[in-house]
Amino acid sequence: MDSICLESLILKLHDVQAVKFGEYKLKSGMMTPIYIDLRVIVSHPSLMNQVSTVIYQRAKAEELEYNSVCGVPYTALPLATIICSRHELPMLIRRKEAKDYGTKRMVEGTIHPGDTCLIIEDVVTTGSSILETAVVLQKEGLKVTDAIVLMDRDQGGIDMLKSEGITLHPVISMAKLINVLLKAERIDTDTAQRVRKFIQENNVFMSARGKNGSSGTGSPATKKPCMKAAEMSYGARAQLPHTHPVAARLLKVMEEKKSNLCVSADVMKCEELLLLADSLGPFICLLKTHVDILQDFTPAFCQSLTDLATKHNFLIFEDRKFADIGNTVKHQYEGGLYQISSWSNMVNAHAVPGPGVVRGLSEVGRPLERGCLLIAEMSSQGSLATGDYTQAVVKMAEDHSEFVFGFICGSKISQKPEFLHLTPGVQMQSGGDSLGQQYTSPEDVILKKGSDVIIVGRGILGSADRRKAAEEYRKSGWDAYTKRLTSVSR
Ligand code: 5BU
Repeated sequence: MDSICLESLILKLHDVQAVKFGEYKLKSGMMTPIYIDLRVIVSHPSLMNQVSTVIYQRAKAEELEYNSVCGVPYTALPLATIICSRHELPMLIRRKEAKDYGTKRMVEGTIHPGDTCLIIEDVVTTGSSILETAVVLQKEGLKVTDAIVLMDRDQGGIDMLKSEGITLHPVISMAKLINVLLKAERIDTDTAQRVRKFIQENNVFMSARGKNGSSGTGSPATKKPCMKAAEMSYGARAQLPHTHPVAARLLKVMEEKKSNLCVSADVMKCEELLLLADSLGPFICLLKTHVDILQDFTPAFCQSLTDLATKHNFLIFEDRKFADIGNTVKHQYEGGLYQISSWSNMVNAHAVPGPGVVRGLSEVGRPLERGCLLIAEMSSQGSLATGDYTQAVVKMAEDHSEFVFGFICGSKISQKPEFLHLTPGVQMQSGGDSLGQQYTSPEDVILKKGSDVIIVGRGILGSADRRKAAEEYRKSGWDAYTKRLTSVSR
């Protein structure tokens, strides 16, 4: 595509107000200096043709090979139609909702499993819409390797899709858009600077494997978040083909109960723990235990606890922190007094022993449909789980994703939306205890650090009204999540 043609296209898009500058309020309340909405172009047929041409030419220039084309609903649908009609290419239509009658198909058109489908989109921010469409197509047996987008907001979509095996080819980058409009004196230098700053500060995908590494979960002042905001809803992540069944269950519960709160039930008596589970059950998605601190443990306790988990629809996480050779952890997980694998949906493990620890746990846990979290960072002061160690844990998790579905960590450390991030060391007020625990607020953990679940113990247990405190933490965690979801969506 020669640049003259792109320049005139950008100016036309500005003419029809598909690109606007000013102060626009997003759902989150956040202000944005640029607003891109290409829905308007359906009223401008020559522009529709031009946009379709540049998208098709981009696919040609990249020498992409594909058997069919699918536009992300709705704006890209007519664009895909024009391209397919003009070049006599088979098109597929993705339904947003399955029909409640007839065939209940999610994709219309003739599907040949094994074929490659090219996705077309108008604007990309996080890449989540393309990913959702890709997942639906993949479920039908199609391959999705590439997507073409007219405009990329440079906010992390390319990297997010790359991590899911999809190469995104933008026709117009944000930098190009701003430069052309500035040159044509459609905007002034101040506006250009404001937009550039906004884009830079709202990139949802700063390098998680980058130079800043990780410095433990409890050093908010020194640590840059790896991923700020954005991405898919918990519910959408539950649907992804690579999401582990335990993660999918937890994500669904989170969405249903509007809760990303895990209570750490660190009490010493079984009865108190059961009373706690019953009274806090409605507010939580997950209950975390340290079964070995109970003074009066009996196997009957486990049955009562799992009954309460069913009653209130939460999952159970035994915070056992396995850290031995595979053969030993296998017995620790399955046997002994506690028989953890029989009642806990998930456990966690240190990566120190190497992958054998995961393989040992997996031999016991997989047949029971359990899952595991790896401890990538810790909330305690001076933790050695930082930097390269943390990155090695991410790699270990990715290599064992049939059993590992996430991390204990201080912030988002993996770009893969199927992995969950759970963060302990959470209280409303930052600070710590006398033994090295460090606290970050729910808002900071979810919104700034991009984690998924807050783990709260004494912040709730130490309160005179535990139910009231649990509801406050639930609300705070959930509000931060909804803010994160909407802050970069268009
Ligand atoms: P607190 O009362 O909210 O400080 O309790 C935190 C809980 O999370 C407690 O059970 C710890 O054992 C657990 N935890 C943690 O605090 N930090 C970590 O890095 C890991 C677990 Br791993």
